[in-house]
Amino acid sequence: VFLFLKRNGEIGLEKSKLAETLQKVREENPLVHNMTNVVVTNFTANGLLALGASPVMANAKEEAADMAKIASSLVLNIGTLNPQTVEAMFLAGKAANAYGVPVIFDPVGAGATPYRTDTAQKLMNELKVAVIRGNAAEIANVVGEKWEIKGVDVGAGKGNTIELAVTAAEKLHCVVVITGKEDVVTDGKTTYIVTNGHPILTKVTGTGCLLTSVIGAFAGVEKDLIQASVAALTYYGVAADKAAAKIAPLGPGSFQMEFLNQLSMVSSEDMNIYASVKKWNGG
Ligand code: ATP
Ligand code: TZP
Ligand code: MG
Ligand code: MG
Repeated sequence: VFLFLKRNGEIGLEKSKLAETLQKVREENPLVHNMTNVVVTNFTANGLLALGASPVMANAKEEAADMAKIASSLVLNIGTLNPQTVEAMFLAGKAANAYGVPVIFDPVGAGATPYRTDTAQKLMNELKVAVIRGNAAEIANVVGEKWEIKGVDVGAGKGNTIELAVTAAEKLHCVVVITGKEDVVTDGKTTYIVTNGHPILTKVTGTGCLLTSVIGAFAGVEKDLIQASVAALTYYGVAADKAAAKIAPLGPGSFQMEFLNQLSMVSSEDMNIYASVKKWNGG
């Protein structure tokens, strides 16, 4: 049963809060420490700048913990993992936990190889992760369900992603975000569905990874991690919708560039007009 988000907040999250959270990111300019993959590093930094956050990439074990301590959030992404960066991720994650810095985790390709699955599970077990964000197959594999995955792309899984997200949140004790045609945000008790976004996002590499870092920026300024995640997903989807409309009938190359433009231009008014968010009430 779905209830649409109301302006009066009767279902727990006022629509105006989404725009306010975006505004807060732009005012506070959070420092987002990204330990991410080599495919998406430049796109991630540019996307965060367009949003109004401050990106920094720091992967060496000699400095990762020091950077994490002073950041507003730490984003861990295992897209092109290797033993050196994984070791540094544990050091940075522990430092972030000790200093109350939220850790956001993208288990890129979990389920594709045992190394990815094991590393994702170890990071989840040993660190206090605030939000995990992945496609349905990645999240399923992190919690030991063997959904099909094709490299880093979601497979042909036909399972119920809302149920999967709720189960994963209960098992992992954190906020779970599963993206796809519809995005699910849940802490196991409260669940929202965000339907903003456009299929052309799947034709540009790194749009999932950048989204995880955008959630990092929002979590860096807003302690309510459900509100931070829903606001980030809505903002991101609205920017994608506007970019796709603007570049049609051109393709992914033009979209990637216009998407960065729109990430810098989505306004509070756009958020209030275009946000498509529903609360899942079970059933
Ligand atoms: P994958 O590698 O499987 O594509 P990902 O990590 O890149 O996963 P996505 O699930 O593609 O992440 O999510 C990235 C963004 O794309 C999110 O904002 C999501 O809402 C959007 N998205 C993905 N698929 C669709 C779709 N079919 N229609 C609309 N938006 C989509
Ligand atoms: N290979 C390893 S990481 C990566 C690829 C193609 C980028 C994945 O980015 P996203 O955001 O999950 O599409
Ligand atoms: Mg993708
Ligand atoms: Mg991904």
